[in-house]
Amino acid sequence: MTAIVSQNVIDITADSDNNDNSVVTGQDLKVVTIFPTKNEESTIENVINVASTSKFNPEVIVVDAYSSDSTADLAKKAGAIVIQQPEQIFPGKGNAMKAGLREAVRNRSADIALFLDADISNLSSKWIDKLVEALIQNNCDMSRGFYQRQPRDAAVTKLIARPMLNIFFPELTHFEQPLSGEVCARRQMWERLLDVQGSPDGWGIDIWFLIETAMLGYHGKEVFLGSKNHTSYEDYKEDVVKLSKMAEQVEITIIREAIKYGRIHLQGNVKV
Ligand SMILES: Nc1nc2c(ncn2[C@@H]2O[C@H](COP(=O)(O)OP(=O)(O)O)[C@@H](O)[C@H]2O)c(=O)[nH]1
Ligand SMILES: [Mg+2]
Repeated sequence: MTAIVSQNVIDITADSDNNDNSVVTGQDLKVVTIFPTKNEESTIENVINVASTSKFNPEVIVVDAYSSDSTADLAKKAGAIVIQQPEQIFPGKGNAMKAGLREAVRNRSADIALFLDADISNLSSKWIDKLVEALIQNNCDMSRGFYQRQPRDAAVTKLIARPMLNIFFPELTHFEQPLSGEVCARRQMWERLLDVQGSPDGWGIDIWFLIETAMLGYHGKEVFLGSKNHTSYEDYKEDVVKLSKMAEQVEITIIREAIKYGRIHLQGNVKV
């Protein structure tokens, strides 16, 4: 894929599978992988085991949403550090991710922290290797996974996130997967984002991280990870209405960010 350099905020090069890893080091860095989870008992053991075999030897943290199934027990047995998200807010992915970051970068002094979705059925440890290598090798501030998706997968990305970015943040429309759950950055960048007020607690968090990162002047890069199979797709592929809460939260996050950064000017007493 060709490199596209946007105005002055972020540039992105979609990577191929053919990285030359010969110059990659970083074995001395402390890497922490964070899985937000809500009822993921069918996949949690496998994703933890797979993540643990990354060449960066990551610690694994699971931030659970008070799952009603055996996710937390299975995660502990598989060797992960398990914490519960602080607020009983659902959807609470943002709440969980921020708690995972505080644990990883503040309590455990991670040099690099990355997120992976826990419902991935074809996760490979290479995903972690590639995301971490992108930071080290290409000297970017944030690496983000993108994938080949099924035609009906990623509906909110295709119909909400990308079109709305095109309208309000056109410098970010070259991101293939602006809602990617596979995101990796160094401690300093995560600390900076944790300090920004007004971050969403629900599904808006992924697009919020993307927009804030760019607006703060950080340098992001998408890394191709192959195909992504995940169990949540099985839930919504026959009934896309199940994604309406996610769609609404992504929309409101982009609108609030557009107001914050002067891309929308409100008149009168419009409350958003
Ligand atoms: N802790 C926590 N994790 C969540 C919550 N909602 C979703 N997740 C996890 O976030 C990841 C992505 O969610 P998923 O439903 O697969 O999203 P999709 O792939 O965009 O449909 C999965 O690991 C979920 O278990 C939540 O409210 N709290
Ligand atoms: Mg999923």
